[in-house]
Amino acid sequence: MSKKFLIALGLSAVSLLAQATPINLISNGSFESVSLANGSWGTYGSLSGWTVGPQNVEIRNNVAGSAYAGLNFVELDTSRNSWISQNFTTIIGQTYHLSFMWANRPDQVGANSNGISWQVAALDGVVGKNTITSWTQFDLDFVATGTSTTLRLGATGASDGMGTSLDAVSVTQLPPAAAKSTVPEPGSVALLAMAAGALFVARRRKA
Ligand SMILES: [Ca+2]
Ligand SMILES: [Ca+2]
Repeated sequence: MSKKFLIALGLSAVSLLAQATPINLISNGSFESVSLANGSWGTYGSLSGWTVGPQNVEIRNNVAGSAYAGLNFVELDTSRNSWISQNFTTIIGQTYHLSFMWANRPDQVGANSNGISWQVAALDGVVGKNTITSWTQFDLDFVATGTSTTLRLGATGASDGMGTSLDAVSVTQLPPAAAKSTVPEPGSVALLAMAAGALFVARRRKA
C-alpha cells in the first residue's frame, strides 16, 4: 500500500465518522414499544429500556393530546408523581446532546400541576412548568463524567394525576467539530493510529 493511499484511507475514515448519522443512545425514547389502540391509554410498571418509578408510567395514544413522534407519548404524573430513568454507555469527557419534546395537556389544571424534572450527569432542572400545550423541544449539551450515565425524568408540581407530556427522548454523541472540547473522539484517534501504524510497517518493509 502506498503512503498516499494510506493517508487518504485515514482521512476518509475520519470524514465518514464525522458525517455518520448520530445514534440515539436512548432505547425506546419514543415509547413505541407498547401497542395501544387509537384513543386509549394505560399505566405500566415496566417499560422496555427504562427503569420505572413506583408510581408507574402512563402511556397514551391520542388521549389528552397526541404524540410528537409515532403513536405513543408519556405522562409522568400517573395517579401521582412518578419518574423514569435509563442508563447508557458514555465516554468520560465526551460531550453529548440531550433532547426531548414536552407539552402540557389541553385539559390541564394549571402551571402548578405541570413540569418535568430532568437529571443527567451532574446537571438537573425543571421544564414545562407553565401552560404551553404545543410540543416544545428541550435541548442540553452535557459532558459525561462516567462510563455510564443516567438520565432521569420525573413529574414535578402538584401530584394530582395530570402533568406534562413527554416524547422523543434522545441522547447523541456530538461530532468533534460541534463539541466544545478540542480533543478528538477516541474512534478518530484509533483510526489515525491504525493508519500511522500501517504507514510505519509499509516504510519498514520498503527499507
Ligand atoms: Ca412517541
Ligand atoms: Ca400534576
